[in-house]
Amino acid sequence: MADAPVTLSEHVVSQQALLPTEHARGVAAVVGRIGRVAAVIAQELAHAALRDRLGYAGGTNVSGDEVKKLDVWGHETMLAGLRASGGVAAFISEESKDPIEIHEAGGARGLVVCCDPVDGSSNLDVNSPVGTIFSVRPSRGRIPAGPAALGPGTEQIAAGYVMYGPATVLVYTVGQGTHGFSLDPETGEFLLTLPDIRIPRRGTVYGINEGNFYSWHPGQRAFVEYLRTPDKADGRPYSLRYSGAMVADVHRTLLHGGLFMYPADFSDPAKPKPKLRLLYEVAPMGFVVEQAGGRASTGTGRVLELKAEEYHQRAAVILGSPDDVEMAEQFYRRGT
Ligand code: FDP
Repeated sequence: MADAPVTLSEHVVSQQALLPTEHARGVAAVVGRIGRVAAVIAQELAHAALRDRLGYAGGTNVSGDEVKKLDVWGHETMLAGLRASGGVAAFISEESKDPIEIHEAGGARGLVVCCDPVDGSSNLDVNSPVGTIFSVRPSRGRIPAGPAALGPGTEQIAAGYVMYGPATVLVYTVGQGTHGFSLDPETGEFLLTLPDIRIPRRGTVYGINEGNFYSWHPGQRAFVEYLRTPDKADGRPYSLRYSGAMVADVHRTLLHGGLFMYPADFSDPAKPKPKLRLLYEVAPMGFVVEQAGGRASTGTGRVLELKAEEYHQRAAVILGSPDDVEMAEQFYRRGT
């Protein structure tokens, strides 16, 4: 008889031994809780059009994005879930300017969670994939706890994402490989379907918003020109795939290899302007991809070594198959 599938809660418990002792239970509780919140978000997304939940809430968030009703609802739902987990000392969310301190869970064991509850929300109104991205760090007893999130991404002790597509998939790491689960809609349980994901060394696909081509760094432009120049023996041209939701583009890259890139806008070379947020988009995805054998770079350095000065700081990212990311860095070094 086939073995019963491993649930997310069982898997997280089995990973506890790999975590620093003081955080093992807290991380298991938080990841398990995010799985439960994700099942609720998946349900809400499926019913959103029927419940008049699509469209804008009015107003913009701290990054200047127009806020959708589901962004607000996702933030409140995630906050309530993390409070209930009992282990979260601070919550940093795309939808809140300042960290939300949760005093009852302070102390050395308290965790800081950075999260984009509904990422890729411009896809919502056209029923295309969206996601949730999360990152967990130790607070080390700091009060307030929020500033503990400003260290380099190497301080993350867990990270992952949920993709709400044809199926809902949760992928996470605690620093010992990257593992993926599919939501069983009948039971609301996430079941292990992608154990120990390994990204191919090199891919055949790249994902980037090519409409921004003329505002990129010259090395970035030359690299994309190279990827689309035919050379059969070298496996080029690469194919272009871009969904407009970071989670969906990273998930494809993780499974099939290749690249997901969101480079900075270099229209003013003295002030490059990246778009994606470091704490709850770029750093957690960097951790997940590295743990699958991939690389995550800004074009000139490792993403996980970046330290944030502000909670909603932005960073450029080129992530995916290690050989492809290495090639991108070579183009940045050459600058053409
Ligand atoms: P969105 O603005 O829809 O929330 O986080 C921002 C993000 O989506 C990412 O998920 C996505 O990869 C990127 O922005 C898409 O940006 P462009 O529309 O500029 O391509």
